[in-house]
Amino acid sequence: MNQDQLKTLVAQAALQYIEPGQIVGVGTGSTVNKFIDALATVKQRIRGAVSSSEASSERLRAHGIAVLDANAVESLALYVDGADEIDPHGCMIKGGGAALTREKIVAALAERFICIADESKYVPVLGRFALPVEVIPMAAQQIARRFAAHGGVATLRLQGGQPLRTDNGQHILDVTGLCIDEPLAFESEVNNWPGVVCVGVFAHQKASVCLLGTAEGVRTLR
Ligand code: ABF
Repeated sequence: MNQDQLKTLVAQAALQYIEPGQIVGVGTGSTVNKFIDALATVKQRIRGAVSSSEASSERLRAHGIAVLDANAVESLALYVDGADEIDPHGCMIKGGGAALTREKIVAALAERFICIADESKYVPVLGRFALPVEVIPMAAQQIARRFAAHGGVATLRLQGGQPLRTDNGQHILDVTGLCIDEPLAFESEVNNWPGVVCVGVFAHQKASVCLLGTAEGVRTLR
């Protein structure tokens, strides 16, 4: 099976966690796009979705699935999203799609985070994938210097030659050269730096379940 087929496999496997009448937290990315398409096949059974990006909201609506504002919901039973990396403890790097802040907000509303990923995302220690960090533009350089003190190299993400603007109007730094062997402590530290909107380490909001697409089928990690 190729990577695309593995993504389809885990996206469909995530449907088993959905119960009638639920509002489903929905993430962002190519694996989640497949989940949204799968969700459309059971849309009569759910009340709607809370989404982590404009792109996912648009796709949900195109399928006729109601998109609710996060402020209208007190809690969600589950949040389904992909990852750029996931370690054996369920901690993740996310934000390759620039939607990390909203992803963390929706994940924080949910009782369970169901991560859907192909096996290329599974790593022993986080840090091979450049860590995305959403920042207030005027703080970008001082945050880059703080990462340098940790051995990291921060690069401003561009789109069409210009700094990328997130759905929240902020910038993204991508940080290479990190070895994140204590994700919880690292996430807390970076969260305290002035100007950081959101760091793409998801340790406080780690996955409860990971559905990993492998050549042998779906592997469930808890
Ligand atoms: C989102 O989509 C992100 O946090 C992560 O960056 C990305 C994974 O994308 P894909 O499913 O396209 O590999 O979940």
